[in-house]
Amino acid sequence: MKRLLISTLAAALLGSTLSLGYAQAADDIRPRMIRFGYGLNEDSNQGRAAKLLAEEVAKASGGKLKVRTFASASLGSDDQMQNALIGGAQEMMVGSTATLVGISKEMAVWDTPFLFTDPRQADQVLDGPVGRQVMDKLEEKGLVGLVYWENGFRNVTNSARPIEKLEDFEGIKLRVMPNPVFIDTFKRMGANAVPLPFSELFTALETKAVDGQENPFNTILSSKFYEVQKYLSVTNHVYSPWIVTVSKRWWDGLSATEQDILMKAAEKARDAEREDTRREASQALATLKERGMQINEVSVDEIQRMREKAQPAIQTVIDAVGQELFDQVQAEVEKASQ
Ligand code: TK8
Repeated sequence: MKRLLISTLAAALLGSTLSLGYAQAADDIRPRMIRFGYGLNEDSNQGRAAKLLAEEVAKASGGKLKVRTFASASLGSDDQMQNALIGGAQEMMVGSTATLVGISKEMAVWDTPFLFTDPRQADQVLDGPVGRQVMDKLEEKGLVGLVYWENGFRNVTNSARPIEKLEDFEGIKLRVMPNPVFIDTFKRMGANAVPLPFSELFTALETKAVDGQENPFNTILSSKFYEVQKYLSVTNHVYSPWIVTVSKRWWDGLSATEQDILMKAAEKARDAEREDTRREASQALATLKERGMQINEVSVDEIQRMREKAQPAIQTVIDAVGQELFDQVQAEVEKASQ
């Protein structure tokens, strides 16, 4: 009896030793350290959501999966982090879809100027089948897309003059994301578009290497652009999603349970982040005014003129993503507008 027990125990021990380093059981959770990088500071909608994601993962994994967050591009710009994920040197990140187009051209479909007019429309399309389809394209490139978060509707700030009409863009050195559609759109509207990574933006504004930039109200506030920019012009020229991505090389080595924990946490953080972002955005204008910015709403007629000027940039999107995907997204936007 005793001998039997001992040999059973020994077999069990041997079994568990042997299983180390071999394929992990589907429901297994191993102690892991996960580096999660992002570009904005901790005190931003992006930072708050990253923190929430980390807490959710710790809770759901009994502390075994530890997400360590790295704010303010301390692991690198969006582009640098994407490449670190592909190479397996970093596990996770969140950044703009617009900075991914060099890796996965279909992402450019979200850069279509004036694509969405309402955040709910964006949620429906991004979280629906076509949003997933665009995300799944990343896998060929060594990335896995989990969910879209909200960056938001983008608006223009600068230090030269309020943008009240199309002609006011003339000669403005405007930083844009390193992305062909953004460069094209703003060139067509008359600005001198200068692509720069976000991590270099504050200094570029401060030293007047550029006159202006465009980002959602939330970012203008959290990145303190009001300290170096006088004018904020409400253009809402494009809705910008953020996307949570992971290294595919790393993801493929996780158990189903571990993947599920990360996915659920990313979704939970998404829902909270969208609410947080919309709440913050609705109060941001008043705050930015208090901080000294001069704010103007661009008239409907002038927005229409800007829209017409930017229209040919849509061809740049179609060239990148193909007519079929472009039409599919248009159809989904149409559906979401009803
Ligand atoms: C943060 C960026 C940022 C984006 C930009 O890393 O670059 O202007 O709006 O959110 O992805």
